[in-house]
Amino acid sequence: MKLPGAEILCESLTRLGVREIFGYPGGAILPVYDALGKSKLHHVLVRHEQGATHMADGYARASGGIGVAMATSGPGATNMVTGIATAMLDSSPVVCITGQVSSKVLGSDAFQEIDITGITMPITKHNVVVTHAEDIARTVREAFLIANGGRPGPVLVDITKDAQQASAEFNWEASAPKLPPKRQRPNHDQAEFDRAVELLNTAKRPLILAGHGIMVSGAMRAFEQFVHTGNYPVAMTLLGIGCFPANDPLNLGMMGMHGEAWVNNAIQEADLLIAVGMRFDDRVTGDLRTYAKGARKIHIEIDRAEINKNVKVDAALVGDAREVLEKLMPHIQTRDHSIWIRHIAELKGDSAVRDIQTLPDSGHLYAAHVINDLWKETRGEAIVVTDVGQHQMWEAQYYHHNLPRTLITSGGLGTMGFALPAAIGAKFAKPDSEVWAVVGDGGFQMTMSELATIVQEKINIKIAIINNGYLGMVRQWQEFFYDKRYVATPLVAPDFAALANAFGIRGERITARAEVIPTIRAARESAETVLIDFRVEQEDSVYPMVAAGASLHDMIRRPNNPLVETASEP
Ligand SMILES: Cc1ncc(C[n+]2csc(CCOP(=O)(O)OP(=O)(O)O)c2C)c(N)n1
Repeated sequence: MKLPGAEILCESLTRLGVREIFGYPGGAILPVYDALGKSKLHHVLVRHEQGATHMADGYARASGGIGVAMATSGPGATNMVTGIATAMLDSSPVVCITGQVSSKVLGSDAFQEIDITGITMPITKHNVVVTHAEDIARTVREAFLIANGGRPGPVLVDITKDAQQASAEFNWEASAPKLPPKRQRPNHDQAEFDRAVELLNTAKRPLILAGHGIMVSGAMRAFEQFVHTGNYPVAMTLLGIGCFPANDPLNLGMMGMHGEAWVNNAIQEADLLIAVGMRFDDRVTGDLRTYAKGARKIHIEIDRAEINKNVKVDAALVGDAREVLEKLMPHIQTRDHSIWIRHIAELKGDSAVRDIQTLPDSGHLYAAHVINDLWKETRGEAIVVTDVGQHQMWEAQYYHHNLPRTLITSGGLGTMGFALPAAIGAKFAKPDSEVWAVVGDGGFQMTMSELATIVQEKINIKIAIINNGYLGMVRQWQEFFYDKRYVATPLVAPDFAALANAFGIRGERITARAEVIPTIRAARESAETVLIDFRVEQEDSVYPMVAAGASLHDMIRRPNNPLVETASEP
């Protein structure tokens, strides 16, 4: 059967299980849009191509599948760059399809010609230009395999306009991927495996560092068994949150720059770190020269390039987290680590009060209150998509996730503007789930045009703006490290509730703690999108904090914790 390239693309995407495409049209991709109109694929018209990539990313992270974004050549493609980099740094499987000028004018600086494969080379797992209609089906199938295989990541397929228009034979069987055979390298030798087992069975103060890879490999059940068999306390990376239930007594909470003090101290005191599906990012290690000096280290990781990259380890088990954990399980001895676990509980006793629920209303509205109330009201079961900044860290501290894929956040790149579009993508992936975008007043202003997408698509998400009138996290750094010289961080914003109304969305403004729960309840009961502008304390900071490059145990604590102080108020 002969079909135009554009139709081959749509047919291939359909056969690959795609339902939604997040995109924005333009001249160089118009043949594909024409074919989309004839297909069963649902196209979500975004308001900016960055939004399309974050939606595809949010879709991928919420579903465990692949998200698809589409744009035209030139500015359409370059607008995708931030979203592609975001997906790359967080290993999210996104396939981006861009239109390209006709192959006859490639290289002539034609109108809206840009070398998008050149630009995205370092931020894609793979990218490719397609100039012939007959190559489209195979290339797209390969893109899907690569995006979700091994360590996932974004793939970009740039299709010239003439390839979209030309007709070619469409034969699904004949277009099977032709990827080079995987180099067969043993993941680890027996001696390495035995060394890991020996370390696991002899450690007195073991601690697991649980990362995103556990979720990506679907290793949650194997991981839970592993943890309970070995009685290992677990510290979470930001992206690992959700892969192990927050309410499990062995879950200590988040590590790193804004991790819990007791977690960071426990890492520094451990005699064995078992890193699973994490990459020792500088935000979790602090100064490498002083990082966990007394600990032996085991690294379970699918990407060989991560081994010994930041932290030298004693045993590296390269492979899929689930497979490695399942292979280890029969060798793990159940050990009594109660002295060590009790010691960590004592470290916790010293730390800032986290149980803010019992505190009386002090008249202040703290972001932590809002997020903790949101957690309570949703019983921790909502999908929360955060933006980047203080509210992101408070979410990680005060919303306790028991379920995988319920915290979606830009960890590696730290992309402001991520939350609103990624929440839209997550809602498409999980239409029956409750989805909350938790976003700062700064980040929200970066991609708030996507409110129109919500209205056009008639979707129901909830938006909580944690509005402190500042680019809060940067203000915090200025407070701590630049003598409170608040240059370029005080931030004027529109009246967000009125703005929502202008889009046809219900908007609320909250200034007092007593209003938080009733407003969250009313928003949850609504069948439509609701935006809530929470006017929170302006100069609050996230504690504890390990300054960039400082030692992990060297934490800045809250000088006088208002959350604690309020407890003693009459
Ligand atoms: C695209 C982008 N630009 C700049 C930054 C640097 N940055 C990190 S946090 C932050 C402030 C965020 O402010 P806001 O969105 O109001 O959230 P808050 O920290 O107040 O919760 C900035 C500017 C970033 N992460 N991303």
